[in-house]
Amino acid sequence: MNAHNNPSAAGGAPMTPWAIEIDLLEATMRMPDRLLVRRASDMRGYYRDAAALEHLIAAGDPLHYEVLEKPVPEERGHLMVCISRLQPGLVGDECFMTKGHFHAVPATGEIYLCLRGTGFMVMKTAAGLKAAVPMRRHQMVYVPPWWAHRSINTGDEPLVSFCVYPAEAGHNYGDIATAGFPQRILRRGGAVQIVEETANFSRPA
Ligand code: PAN
Ligand code: ZN
Repeated sequence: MNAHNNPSAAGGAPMTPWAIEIDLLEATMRMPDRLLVRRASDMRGYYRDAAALEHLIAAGDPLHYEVLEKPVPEERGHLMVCISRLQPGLVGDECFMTKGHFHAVPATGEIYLCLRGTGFMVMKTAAGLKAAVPMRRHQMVYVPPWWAHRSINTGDEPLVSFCVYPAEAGHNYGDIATAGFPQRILRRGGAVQIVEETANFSRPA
């Protein structure tokens, strides 16, 4: 068998081609196989105002974000596709955001095609580079290999993106959970601000 007739990395039968329906107006995937749900209580430690987050949790623990997926084998060659749907809201004056992660295989990039909403993709590298790229409908954000990434909703409607990344990439949340990102996105009186985090990006006590 050569590379042309053995497309499966595991050497088994090749995957049967498939298609799914993505509703670009509703910004949703029909009948996902996997649904990851994160609520406010899953976000402890990520926002700078811990008391405001606890208040939110006590007031009903609202939905934060969902990831709708049609998983493929986590093997080199496959492409993972998902829709990330981040709700609007504030924790204190900080906009709702995803946890953010490096890929466990860090030399893997990702495409985020924004379908709906407004926000930012904040990014950083282990070497100390940082970026905050605006997200809005029809905008595609390219997350290059080696960049940790977190999406942030600055608007009043869900921020929804269609994402594609190498299936072997995996997720590494450890560094972000302890060190965060160098920039935070705040909304005060309707005005969105990018605030540089102090010191080692760590959360305030
Ligand atoms: C996305 C993210 C999704 C949720 O599918 O996993 O937006 O964000 P967190 O994983 O940081 O909670 C992606 O970037 N995958 O690699
Ligand atoms: Zn990713």
